[in-house]
Amino acid sequence: MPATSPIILHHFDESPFSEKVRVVFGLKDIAWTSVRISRIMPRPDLMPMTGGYRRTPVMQIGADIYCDTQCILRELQRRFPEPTLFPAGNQGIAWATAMWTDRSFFQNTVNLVFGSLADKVPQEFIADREKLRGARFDVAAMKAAIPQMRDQFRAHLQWIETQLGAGQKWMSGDRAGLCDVHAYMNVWYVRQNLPDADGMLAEFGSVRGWETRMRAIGHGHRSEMSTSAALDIAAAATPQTAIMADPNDPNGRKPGDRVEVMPDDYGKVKVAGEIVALSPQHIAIRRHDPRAGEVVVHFPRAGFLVLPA
Ligand SMILES: N[C@@H](CCC(=O)N[C@@H](CS)C(=O)NCC(=O)O)C(=O)O
Repeated sequence: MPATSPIILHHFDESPFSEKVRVVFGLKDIAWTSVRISRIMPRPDLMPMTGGYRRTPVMQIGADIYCDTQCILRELQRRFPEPTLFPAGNQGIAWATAMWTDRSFFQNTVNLVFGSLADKVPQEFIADREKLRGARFDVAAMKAAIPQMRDQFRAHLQWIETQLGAGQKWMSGDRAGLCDVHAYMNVWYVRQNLPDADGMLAEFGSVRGWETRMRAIGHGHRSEMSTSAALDIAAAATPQTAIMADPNDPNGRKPGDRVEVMPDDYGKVKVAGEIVALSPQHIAIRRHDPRAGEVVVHFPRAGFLVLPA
């Protein structure tokens, strides 16, 4: 595929994880193509590309498909190194921050949002998210837990406030970086959904200023494409991922092995394929689909299971 393959983000506007990627498009001033997918399954034009991975967002560049924001942001940093996501260094801790913001902080935020929306959450959305979680999506229980969720949300916010300190503009130092992007997702999500977000943020003056600066970063240069046009692009393209072995792979896995990959927390759909590339933070597998043709699907390692097929 020529180097001109567009950077396509399969997302929906309300998705907080997608907001992370959109903000990175803003930080790096990237021109990208938005493919708006449905908030609930089915997603008939996307599944042929991901092989069943059903979380949002997914990035597509030609016939290379990147799942999970860890993997998407790593690839964006690789392709667009400047301006960097690490203005003050601290790369390890910046990547690891996702394990805080995407898991405990996000679970707390999501319970707060859906507990507050409670009766307004449509039944088909609840049914979809129960399938995603493999557990009940109990909005009444979330509503009952709001006082606890507010306490915990406040604790997370206070960490951001502390990190910003007196007069520091960004969590990463004097320029915005990956830590800011990760943490902002949760504040953005609450702001989008809760009328009393102002009250929740009132005591955190530095967070409020930071939130305003984060919003001003924008989303880069966005244009729209249909789901079917994106699938046509994958079908016409050839994956560009080079074969890469990992001599230190703890399980002796190597390119050519057949495996199944899935998240370890929710949306546990196994995606089967043949390993193309491996590293401590990344696994890429080749698959063939009648509609998408040959694709290479990329996943992170932290938070994912790799099983022999
Ligand atoms: N660890 C994933 C989490 C993504 C995630 O949970 N996204 C939500 C939407 S914001 C989701 O997938 N919801 C179910 C769906 O869209 O089908 C990531 O970083 O991309």
